[in-house]
Amino acid sequence: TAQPKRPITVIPVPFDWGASRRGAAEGPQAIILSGLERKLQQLGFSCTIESSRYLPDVLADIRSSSNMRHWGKTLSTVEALAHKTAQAVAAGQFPLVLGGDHSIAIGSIAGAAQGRQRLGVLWIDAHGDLNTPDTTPSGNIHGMSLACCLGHGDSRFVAVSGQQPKVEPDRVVLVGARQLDPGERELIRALGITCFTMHDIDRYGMANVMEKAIRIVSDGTDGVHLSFDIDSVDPGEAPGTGTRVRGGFQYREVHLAMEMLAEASIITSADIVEVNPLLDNGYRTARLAVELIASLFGERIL
Ligand code: EXY
Ligand code: MN
Ligand code: MN
Ligand code: MN
Repeated sequence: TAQPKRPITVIPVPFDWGASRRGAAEGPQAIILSGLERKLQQLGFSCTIESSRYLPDVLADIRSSSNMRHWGKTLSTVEALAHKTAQAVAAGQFPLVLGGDHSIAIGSIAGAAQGRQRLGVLWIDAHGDLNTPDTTPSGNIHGMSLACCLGHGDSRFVAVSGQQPKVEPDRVVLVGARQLDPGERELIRALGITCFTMHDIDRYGMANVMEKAIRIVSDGTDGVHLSFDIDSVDPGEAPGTGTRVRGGFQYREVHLAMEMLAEASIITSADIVEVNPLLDNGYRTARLAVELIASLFGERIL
């Protein structure tokens, strides 16, 4: 079946206050400079790259606490992003959000959930991002974003854009997890979230795991958001990211995952996050991000 070629709105989010280190704010520009627009056009998509002027100037906002670091800056950013993402959805476009650290998914998912009752979320990540202010070991909000979308955590973040929760646990699937904190494991069990760890991928293979994941996130949903953290990929392939964990996806494995999503044609919005050019080996990781986006939008070998 032919992909419905909705116009793509690329939304850059040069923001990294949700992480413990700087550099992910340079991710959007590195991905754009690695040829994103031309690649999407080659694949037959019309594509607009938004400026980042929709984001508020957050530098003067020093609201912060030890278990929610830089929450003031993060909250105003995700609110603005939620609005921008919802606008793109309402205009019939595909929002492709470029992070930035993973805290921004609170905004993109809030935007994607507007006007939808049953959003599915596919969270591809080495981590769970399922901490709350009570369980976080770091205070970094990028480790709490999925919990927020599920309605757990700081009420100001849970309430972004009104509707709460943004997504129900039985419509969320994690793929690629290999570093989970105790509180995250508890939340996964308590909410009954499907989590395909690296152990599952080793054991059953990426194809089987993705078939199951696709079935769950698309069953009875009215849209599916892909939240793709580049640290899901093995650091050998994707060194330019702030929280590297050994034992991640191999090169073809991760392409296969994106190709299967293209074939299934279920994804209605996406973010690609945690590309950190300051930690990269040249543009290696940003270029990988462009390749993976190409696979997601239907690039084929033959
Ligand atoms: N689980 C750890 C924390 O909450 O601090 C590490 C989180 C890293 C989050 C990365 C981006 O996915
Ligand atoms: Mn993440
Ligand atoms: Mn909704
Ligand atoms: Mn991660």
